[in-house]
Formats: sequence, structure tokens, C-alpha cells
Amino acid sequence: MAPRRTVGRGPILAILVGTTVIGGAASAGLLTAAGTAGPATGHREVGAPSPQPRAIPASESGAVVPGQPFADPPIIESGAGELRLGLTANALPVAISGKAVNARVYSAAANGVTYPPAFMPPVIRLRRGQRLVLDLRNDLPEATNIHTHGFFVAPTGNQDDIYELLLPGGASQHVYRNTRFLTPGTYWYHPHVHPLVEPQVLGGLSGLIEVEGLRAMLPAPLRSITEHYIGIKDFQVGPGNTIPLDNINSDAPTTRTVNGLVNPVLSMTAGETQLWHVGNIGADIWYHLQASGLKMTVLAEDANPVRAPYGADSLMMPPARRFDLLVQAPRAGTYEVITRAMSTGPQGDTYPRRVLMTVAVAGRNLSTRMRHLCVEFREQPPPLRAG
Ligand SMILES: [Cu+2]
Repeated sequence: MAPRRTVGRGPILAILVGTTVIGGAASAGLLTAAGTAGPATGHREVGAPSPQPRAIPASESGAVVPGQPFADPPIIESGAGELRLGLTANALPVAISGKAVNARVYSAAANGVTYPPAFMPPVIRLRRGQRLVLDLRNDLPEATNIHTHGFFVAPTGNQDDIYELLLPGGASQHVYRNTRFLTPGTYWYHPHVHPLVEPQVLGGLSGLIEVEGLRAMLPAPLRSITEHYIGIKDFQVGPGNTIPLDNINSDAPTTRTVNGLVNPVLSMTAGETQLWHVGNIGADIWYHLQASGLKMTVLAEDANPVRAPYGADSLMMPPARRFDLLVQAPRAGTYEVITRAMSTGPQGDTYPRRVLMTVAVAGRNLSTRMRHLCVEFREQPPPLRAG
């Protein structure tokens, strides 16, 4: 049975005025003022806050483990005319690269498979023209909703409605039609309830979406190359190893992650070209991506295929920025994908240089490589064909 929609559309402005924190009295005001919506489908009454997660003592949290093997997020896709999935927003402890942290994260379910709560939730891989049915459930102690960042869709029919106020314990169904008009490339999903967007995204509530189609626009030898998803997110921990919910300071010490891992190691073969779907899906931090020794060719910016692919030495990525890239490893060796030290200006933040990911390139004689692993890189990037 489809979940009932328990959404309050009351006086949002009145509800949210003066509400700048999630915990405590302000949160209770937000929840009770909106508590006139219909019955909850979950175990908790609408408007009743769930308990905040208990503090995780330092002796139990552990430390992040860098250098683990790179892993793509799970991928949710369907060959049918409809792609249906469930997303549940939770407030609970998860391990981020080996460290236990109180976070706000999605669990998911699709095609009979359940995906446990994770700092990097599954990628939604959508075909153009496919109907997307997203069943959202709120197990947070505060309101939330869902936004498909970059989708060119109307808010009607409960597609992408940032004014939806899904209360704790509630569920709502979002049906996205006319997806044939979406351009291929990388998008992302996250909650968009003001003023909770920042703490909820900072807490971990964001994931990648790919609208398929870029491959088909590439020259034939490139259409079967390996592709990877590079979801860049960061986290801070406050007291109790909890990601801060208020007084957020994006200049404070921050750990950068790729797919929820600190400096994972991705393997490539010398001469190999891969297709990377890269997105900064964190709340606040800017990234200035650089991969010295690897060749990056931009195919799409923010899910807009470029007129002519271009080579890039570095990529500036404010929050929400996405690039679809061809990445080639010309020769064997170990390469670092870094974010350069940078400042966003006198009123902004200053960020240190950090290694985001390591690329270990094996092999040395291109002529012995199998053809499908060894696509010749052209100095003149390949033209994109209309998809
Ligand atoms: Cu957004």
C-alpha cells in the first residue's frame, strides 16, 4: 500500500520564525505548531519528537580509517518504465570511514533490497522518460522533505515541493513524471525544509542522482568504460561525537570524505579512461579539485552537457556543484585527488589542502592492455553527439 501523505502545509513562516536550532524548545515549537496534519503511518505520533541519539563517548567512537578501498555507493535502478524506491531519514549513529558518529542519514529500499542507514546513501540512477516514484519517510525528530536538486520539474503533484513539511513519523509519496526532459548527468537529493536544510545536509542527508545518457553521447570506444560515482561530503563532530545541529561553523575542523570514506584508494590501469560522476553534496564546504598526473575532461556541468568537452587542471566546486568527467590515467603510479588550499574571500572561509582520494594506477605497457581497458586519449577531446 502506498504510504499516506501526512504533510502539513500550515503557516510555515509563523512556525519557523525564531526557530534556528533543532533541539530543545525551538524544535518543540516547530513540531507542535505543525502538529495538525493527518495520522502518522509510523510507530510515532506526528509531532512527537523522537529522542535525540545518545552521546557516543570517545572511547567508543573510534577514529577514521583512511586508505580503504574505494567503493561506489549502492546503485538503485530499474529496467522498467518506473523506478520506485523508499527513502527514510533517520537520526542515529553510523560509522563514517570507521568512526562512529551521530548523524542524520538515509536508509533506502528498492527492488526488494534494503540499504541500511549510511552517510553515503544509494545513487538513484534514472533513465530519461522513466517515472520516478519516491516514498519518503521521516524518522527524524523534526520535519523534513525531499528535493531533487537540478531536476527541471514542476512542484505540482508532489514532485519537488520544498514547502512540503513532512512531520516526524510521517510519510509522503513523490511521483516525478516527464523525466524525459531532464538532461543527462549528475544531480543530487537532499531535504529542503527551511531553516533545517543546513543541519540536515551537514548531518548526512544527501545523495547522488544520475540521469543516464552521457555514455550514449560518447564515441563508440568510450561507451563501455568503467564509471564511478564520487560523492564528496564532509563532517564535523561536536560533543558526544554528534554532527553539529546549530551554531554551525564551516571554518571549524572538518573531515572530507568520498562516498563516506576518508582518502579511499581507487585502482586504475595505465591508459585507462573512466567516467566519473562527481558532486559536492555537502552543506557548506567548497572544494577546489585537482588530480595532478591524471587527465580530466569535462563532459557536463551541473548535469548540463557542455557544447565541447574541455580539459581541466582543476575544478572549483562550491556546495551543489557537479561535474561529469572523463578521467584518464596515462601511466602507472600513485596519484592524489586533492582539494587545494583556498579561501572563499574576506567574508568567507579558509580551507586547507586535503587529499580526497588516491588513485593507484597499475601496468606499464599500453600495447598489451585489452582494448576495452585502453582507450586512446585524444588531445582534442571527443565531440559529444546529441543523445
Ligand atoms: Cu539543493
